[in-house]
Amino acid sequence: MKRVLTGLQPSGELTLGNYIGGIRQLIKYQDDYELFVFVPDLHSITVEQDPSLLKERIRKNIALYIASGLNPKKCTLYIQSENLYHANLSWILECHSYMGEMSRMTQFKEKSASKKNVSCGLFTYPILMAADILLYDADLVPTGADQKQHVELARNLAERFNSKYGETFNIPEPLIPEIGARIKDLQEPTKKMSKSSTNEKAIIRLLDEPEVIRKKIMSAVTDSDNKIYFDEENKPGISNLLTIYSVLKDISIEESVNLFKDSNYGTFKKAVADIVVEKITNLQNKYNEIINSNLIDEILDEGYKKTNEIAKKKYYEVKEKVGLGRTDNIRLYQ
Ligand code: ATP
Ligand code: LTN
Repeated sequence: MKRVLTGLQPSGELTLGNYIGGIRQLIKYQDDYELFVFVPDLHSITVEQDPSLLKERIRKNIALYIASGLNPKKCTLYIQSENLYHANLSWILECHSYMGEMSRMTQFKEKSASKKNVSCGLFTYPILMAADILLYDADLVPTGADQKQHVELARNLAERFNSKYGETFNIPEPLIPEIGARIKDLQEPTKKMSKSSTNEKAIIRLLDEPEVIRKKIMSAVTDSDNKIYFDEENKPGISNLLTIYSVLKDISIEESVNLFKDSNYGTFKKAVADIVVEKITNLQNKYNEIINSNLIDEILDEGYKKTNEIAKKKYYEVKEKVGLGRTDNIRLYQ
């Protein structure tokens, strides 16, 4: 069975965009693949974080994954920083990466452009991501299109290492979800909805109160045309609401357009708000059952044990091939 591995950064509380474009896809994969989902908390400190908020968010995100339908019996859930081998392998891979290739990473260029103090971690971020993937010989890596270049780096590093030291890492493939499920910012509908956005009115968080969600949808930016049809270029706001409605109702965009073609924007927005509130309320009810239970710790302890065993073996193999430490020191890892 193919191994699928991915992580969603705890850089902000999860949004409807993360649910529709990220988590919902994973739920489909858990029946067909061996699925590993982790919280890449080490990645999130490449930019400044409030320590207590970060810790709270890590736990909340795990509870939200489960409340959204990730079944801990079918997939492995864990936290990146708890497994020490991620950062260790990352260092070895850093020493096999070149400044030139790293300087070409688009996300680094974008994220560093507007910042004063750019951390070295932000620059080496894609290498840690390669370590996350290669430690487990992942076959497929589901991500947004923005992460494709990082998965390509992981492939290049794996090939480079394999040709220098002999077959060690599996070569992973990116798994980019079908288009159409990219949810946009409610206030600037040409931008994607992002969990690290600073405009709270523009994003729906999975833990927003139902009344807050309603308000955000009712005040979503649209246009003055007062006709409901799908045209992402000229009617990005309405098209975004049509996408949300269709995905959550599990119907096609054409079917949604047919339902609302004679409605005004107010009626349409209310229908969108109703379905979003219905789905999110269900999710929040499950979340509330989980968040204060022992279940999360039990699941994460299991995830840690399982992934630590796999990572340990791979790290030891890598370390031996590179010539680090003493010969035959595997007993230290037992
Ligand atoms: P950040 O603001 O920290 O960049 P983000 O909200 O943009 O975060 P990512 O952490 O980059 O999200 O992505 C996590 C997952 O959620 C990925 O699978 C990505 O494809 C998906 N995702 C993120 N934003 C959206 C969106 N607006 N629509 C659909 N899918 C999304
Ligand atoms: N960079 C990714 C999160 C991430 C990841 C990974 C995804 C960190 N390590 C390994 C897949 C595999 C993001 O920002 N979405």
